[in-house]
Amino acid sequence: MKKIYGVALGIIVLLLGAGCFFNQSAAAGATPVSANGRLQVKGGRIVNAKGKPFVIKGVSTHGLSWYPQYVNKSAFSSLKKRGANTIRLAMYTEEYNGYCTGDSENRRNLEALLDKGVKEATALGMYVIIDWHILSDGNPLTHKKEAQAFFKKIAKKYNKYKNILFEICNEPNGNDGNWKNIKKYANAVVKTIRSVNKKAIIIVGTPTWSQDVDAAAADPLKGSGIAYAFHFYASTHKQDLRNKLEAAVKKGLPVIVSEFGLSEASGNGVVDIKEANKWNKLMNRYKLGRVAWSLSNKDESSALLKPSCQKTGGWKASDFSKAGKWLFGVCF
Ligand code: IDC
Repeated sequence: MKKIYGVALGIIVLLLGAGCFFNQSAAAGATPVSANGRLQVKGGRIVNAKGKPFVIKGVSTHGLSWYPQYVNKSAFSSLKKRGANTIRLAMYTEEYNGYCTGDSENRRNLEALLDKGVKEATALGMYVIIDWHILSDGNPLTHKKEAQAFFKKIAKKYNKYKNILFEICNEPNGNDGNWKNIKKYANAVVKTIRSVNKKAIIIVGTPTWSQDVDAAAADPLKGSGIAYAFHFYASTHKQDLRNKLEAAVKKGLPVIVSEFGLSEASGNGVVDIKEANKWNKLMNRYKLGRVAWSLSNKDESSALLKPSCQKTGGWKASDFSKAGKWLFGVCF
């Protein structure tokens, strides 16, 4: 009799274990990537390898050239411990030693830093978003050639990785950062990436600093594995933008909030917790991925660390700014 109970118990434990395997909240010892496998876009949602909804909970670096010191294992594991499953590596194209404006040594340094970030996040079983961070170059076509060369190289380099997503144009903006030009750019870059990497999710920015997801929903790109970026800053962007996001999601557009802040759109100013809570509710309702700006101690209110914090990893709760505390306490 005892033996039968023992066997039955064993079977139950095994079944429970198998059930947990592909849940987002992984069994002990599992990592986000080992538990969820390659992420995919299906039915307008981001799902894991088994087709179950997966919520990206990410932290974005500030510009890699500004704050290279936060690309390290202790930093990433500290974020992971607090619920992050994704790191976004933000590589500016133009501003401050941008990939397209700096010299070849600068490009080599940026690629080395990206590689370090990818390897460390991968070792921890986290997802990585490689972000081609256009900003002052509002029209993504401005650096299309460079983008194609870059993505061809890295899509090939990380061909075997299951945990990498490509964000191909952070925030198109201005008259020429319109959907027509974004589509033209995205079609070219998606083709380049797909020639060497068939499956990685590609995130495409939308007009007006990645707010006009309505334009994408009305006229989405063809092809699989494509998601669209929506960005907000809680102190500036409110209900009308939430309505826009919700309408696009309801229309079936796969959206990732690949960058957001609690501050004003400038990256500084008032941190609006009340609005942030409303955004959070909406993101939770639709299980939207969300990635917070930014992992730095810059003296601006979007920064997740206090300006006085000199540590580059191994943080305590008291090292985080108001935005950082909300992120780990409420959003994750
Ligand atoms: C901001 C940084 C700031 C930096 C500036 C450069 O927070 O320290 O000096 O870029 O122009 C975005 C952009 C992101 C911005 C952020 C805040 O994607 O690059 O970072 N923001 O302004 N979109 C909306 C807000």
